[in-house]
Amino acid sequence: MREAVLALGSNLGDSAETLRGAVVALQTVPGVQVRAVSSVVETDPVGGPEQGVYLNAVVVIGTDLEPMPLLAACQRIEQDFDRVREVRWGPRTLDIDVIAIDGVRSDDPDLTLPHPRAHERGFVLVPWLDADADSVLPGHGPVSDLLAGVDTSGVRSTDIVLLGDPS
Ligand code: A4P
Ligand code: MG
Repeated sequence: MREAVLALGSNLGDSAETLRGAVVALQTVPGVQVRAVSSVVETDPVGGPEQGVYLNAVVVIGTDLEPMPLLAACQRIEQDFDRVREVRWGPRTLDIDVIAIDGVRSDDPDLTLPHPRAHERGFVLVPWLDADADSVLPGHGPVSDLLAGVDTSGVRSTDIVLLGDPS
């Protein structure tokens, strides 16, 4: 199994419920094992049109899916939550980005790995560090180091819990 890192975002509808549902959906994907779920952060929108704040979270998985089938599984879950793609970087009920897959590099525009903008995004790095304190973004370095150079003023913690008592 390879480790992979997924970034979840939502700023339309009941975002906490949507993120919760997305984690449950990921747990049911054959070949995917959810290993860690970050706490949820509320984040000011980056780029795109004027839009509401996001809830963002990061999920670390183990997977024996190949990269494209993993992306397809994420996109299916997005569709299950009625994701409408209208404006690039615009508001969405659910966005699942593949941030990195252990040992995989790709320039394919359909699946660029590691995610080309992850290293500069507080809304990815803050929850990622929370899910995995030792995380490293391939080609960029330890997430804790990257965070030192990123503006995280638009990233706020919440007490939203995505998973029930794991025991
Ligand atoms: N694609 C290529 N590489 C990947 C990858 N590593 N993971 C392709 C996922 N998809 C990847 O994505 C567009 C295309 O990217 C897909 O066809 C896929 O094959 P999309 O999800 O349809 O559209 P998008 O998300 O609007 O575009 P994009 O470029 O992925 O945007 P980003 O970079 O994901 O930014 N602000 C806050 N605070 N929180 C957010 O979560 N998200 C965005 C979206 C902007 N601002 C935000 C947030
Ligand atoms: Mg996306």
